Formats: sequence, C-alpha cells, structure tokens
Amino acid sequence: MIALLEEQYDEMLVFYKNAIRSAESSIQNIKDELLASKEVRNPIMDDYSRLKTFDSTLAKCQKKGINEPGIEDIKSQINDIAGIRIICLYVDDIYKIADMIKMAPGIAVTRVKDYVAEPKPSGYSSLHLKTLVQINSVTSGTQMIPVEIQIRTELMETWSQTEHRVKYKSKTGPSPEIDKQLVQLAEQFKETDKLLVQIRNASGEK
Ligand code: 0O2
Repeated sequence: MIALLEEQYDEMLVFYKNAIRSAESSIQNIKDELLASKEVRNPIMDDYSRLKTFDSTLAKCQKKGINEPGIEDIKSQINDIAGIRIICLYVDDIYKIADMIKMAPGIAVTRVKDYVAEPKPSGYSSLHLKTLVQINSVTSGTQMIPVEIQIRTELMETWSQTEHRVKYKSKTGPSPEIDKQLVQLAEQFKETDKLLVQIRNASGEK
C-alpha cells in the first residue's frame, strides 16, 4: 500500500518540480529587472527551493491528523510539497518582495500567513505565501500547482536553521531551557532587524 503511494508520489513530483522551475524563473526575472534598474535596489539576497520527501510528507500528514492518506489527500491538503525560500537583508524588503511576486504572471497568491507581524510562540518568523503556479504539461495540459514561498530576513533564516539544528540534530534534543533561549534569540534578532532598517534609512540608502 505504502509502496504504491510512494510510486504515485514520485510520479506526481514531476509536476511540482515543473512548478518550482516556473516560479524560480519568475523570481529570476524580478531580480534581473531590479539589478538593471538604477532607481530600485534588488532586495533578493538569495533564494532556493526544495521538494518535500515522501517520508516528510507522510510525517506532515500524521501531524495534521490525516490517517492513511491517499494521493488525493496529499494533493489537496499538503500545500508545501514544493517550497521556495527567499532571503533578504531588511525586514521591510519582505513585503516589497511579496508585492512583486503578487504581480508576477503565472503565480496566483491564494493566502498569506504573516509570521513577521505575528511570530509563532516558538519565535519563528517568516512571511508565507501560499501560491498556485501555472504549468503547461504535455501530458495533462495547463495545471495550477501549489508552491509555498517563504520570505524572511537573513537573521530570521539564521534563527530557523539554529532552531532546527538544536531541536532535531543536537544530542540533548528539545528542552524548556533551550526553548526559552530560542525565544530570547528571536526577540534580539527582531530588534537587530529593526536597527538595520534604521541604519539603512539614516544612510540614505533606498
Ligand atoms: P519543513 O521541513 O520546513 O518543510 P497549511 O498549509 O496552512 O495547511 P502548514 O504548511 O503547516 O499548513 O502551515 P505554515 O504554518 O504556513 O507552514 C509550516 C512551515 O513553516 C513548516 O513546514 C516550517 O517550514 C515552517 N515553520 C513553522 N513553524 C516553525 C518553527 O517553529 N520553526 C521552524 N524552524 N520552522 C517553522 P514543515 O513541513 O513543518 O517543515
């Protein structure tokens, strides 16, 4: 049963891969345009993508209470099988980038989850755009594929990577003390992100 589901999952992934390529090409177009512009600074420092592994998707189904999922449950309920992360320097760049993505042809933003305005209790901060990306498939015609685009500052990314490492990779594993320190770290990074914007503004940089 699981082997069949994994086979169906692998078959389905080709469409998600196609959607990532399409979305990445739109992001590259935005970067090229801004790099060529003398008026507007390119706020995108870095971007990368990933496809969720079958095991990670199954674990997420379990977390969401979807027992014994079929491929249709996965398609309809797991929105971040295809994920793109965009990293910027300044916190207000996050919303500028989101606005540009909203205007990109072939990408429809269906929902915004703003963990920058309202960070998670863990301290996690990031802007999530749930999108549908248009692909043209030779076998199935035009399709809209879900892609989650996460936009965050370098410090938010550092926090997220640190949290992931200490929680899942450390020898000691999670602990209330570490959780408390991670919340503190998130607060300090938030202040530093604000200070970076103040310094940029004071320097006259756009
Ligand atoms: P991974 O391994 O990063 O993929 P929904 O689409 O709303 O039905 P979803 O996708 O759970 O459900 O919602 P959400 O909140 O938009 O996105 C969850 C993702 O945000 C996680 O995906 C993480 O990438 C990230 N995230 C959320 N909270 C935390 C946190 O406390 N720490 C870190 N490091 N990342 C967080 P996955 O699939 O859980 O993980």
